[in-house]
Amino acid sequence: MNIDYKESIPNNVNLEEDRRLQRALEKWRPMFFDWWRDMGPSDSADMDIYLRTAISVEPSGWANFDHVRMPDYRWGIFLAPAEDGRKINFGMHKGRPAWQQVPGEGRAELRRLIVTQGDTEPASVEQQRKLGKTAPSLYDLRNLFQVNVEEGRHLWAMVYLLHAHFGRDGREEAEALLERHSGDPDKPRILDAFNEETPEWLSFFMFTYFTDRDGKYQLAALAESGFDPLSRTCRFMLTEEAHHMFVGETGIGRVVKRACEIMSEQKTGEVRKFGGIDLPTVQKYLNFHYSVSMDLFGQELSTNAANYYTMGIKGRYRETEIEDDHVLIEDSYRVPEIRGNSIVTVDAPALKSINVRLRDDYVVDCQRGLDKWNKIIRNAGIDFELKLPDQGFNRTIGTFAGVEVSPAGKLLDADEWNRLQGDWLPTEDDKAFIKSLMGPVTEPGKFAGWIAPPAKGIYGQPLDFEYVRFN
Ligand code: BYC
Ligand code: FE
Ligand code: FE
Repeated sequence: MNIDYKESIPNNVNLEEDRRLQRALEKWRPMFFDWWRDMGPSDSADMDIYLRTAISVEPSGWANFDHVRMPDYRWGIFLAPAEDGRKINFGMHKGRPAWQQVPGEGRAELRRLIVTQGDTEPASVEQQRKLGKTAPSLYDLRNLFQVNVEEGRHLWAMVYLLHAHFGRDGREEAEALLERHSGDPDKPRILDAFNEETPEWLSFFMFTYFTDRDGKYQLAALAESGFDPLSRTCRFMLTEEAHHMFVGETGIGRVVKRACEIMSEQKTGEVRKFGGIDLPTVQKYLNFHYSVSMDLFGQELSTNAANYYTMGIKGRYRETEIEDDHVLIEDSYRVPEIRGNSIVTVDAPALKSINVRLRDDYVVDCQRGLDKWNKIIRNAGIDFELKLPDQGFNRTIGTFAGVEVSPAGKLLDADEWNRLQGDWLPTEDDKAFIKSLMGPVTEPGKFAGWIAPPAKGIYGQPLDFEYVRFN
């Protein structure tokens, strides 16, 4: 097979001259295309979509906009530029030069982290594959596909690391990333949240707000890695992640805005009667996606996390900006614990609490969006406030796995939980209602009735631009 590497796989990893990497990719790339055809966005092959393609890491090159067909999308391999003299900034190797090759000790752990990260990327594409059929506008359809191709590129990013740095077992793991599938009872995706369905657009917006934000925090922690290729890969991925979270934040904001418009115009709280999504339902979906995403941070006390940190392969959020010794052997951190009938906060060894610390940073970031949505509600003169549920609500990993906790943080017995959970999590009726609202809107500049138009178009284009052309 003859591939013009520079042209078909934009990259800054010198693929043109790397025969070993070429050979690995020659085998994997057709498998990726088969997977994209079978498991990627359904019935999208004939559409021309106004997409951003990264063709270099320069500011002028990484945001290139044009109409393309998704099968012709050029998935590239990009690392953020190398930093001269970069060091390992934490753990037992602190102060030594960052590794350019996989360190012998830590190889298994690094591979596991890269595989876990890589597994989520195609999983999300699988979860979202049917959404194109019910997009509320061409603008939204385009955003969905933009997210999908970039998650596809994130898979390429992890596969690049496996191919370039892990030899034979890396190549096997790269193939396995295309063999596990979201929700597959025999070969599921690794992390639970990636086996959930994303059956309609409210869930999609919640997913990109809450679950892609876990991606942001995990990638940021991996960007601190002493293994420099991983760090540089994650730093470039983070530039793309911002758009995914933007889609979620503005998507939910527009749903909230539409609900407020209906309430003001119709002078009623019965938003559903007028084809909108009522705020209590938004709260239920928020509760679900937030709690499922909280599980993605792992257990509160984790030996894995302590080892990753001590080995110098996964750090904390903005590690180098934190003022401590970056070894943490002496330090403690506040973690939640269940004592009798209440949830208390106790001191625990900082090393073992790395997952909680990252999660705490995540929670603060999550709240920012709620503040914006609540401002929309307040400005409409409506008395309602969206709230993040308690950290213990609806959890299946860690301290809260075996107990039931209300959104307000009260421990409940099984009866209370069974009686009340329908008030807090989407019921079958809620799900059926949301699904009933979904139907494609394909006329340029038109939007479904349950969502307000966005404030502006993409890359300076007007709202009635033909973001997607059907052929
Ligand atoms: N589901 O010691 P613990 C993204 C397992 S999202 C199932 O606390 P650790 C994206 C765990 O594996 C970001 N199993 O675990 C978003 C362990 O198994 P073993 C994805 C779970 O390692 C949207 C055991 O329980 N990236 O990019 O400290 C669209 C004990 O747990 C779960 C990463 O996650 C779970 N939720 O923490 C597209 C970064 N949680 O050892 C993309 C890489 C824990 O008993 N991954 N377990 O067999 C990691 O850093 C870690 O694996 C985790 C878990 C933070 C996920
Ligand atoms: Fe991603
Ligand atoms: Fe993402």
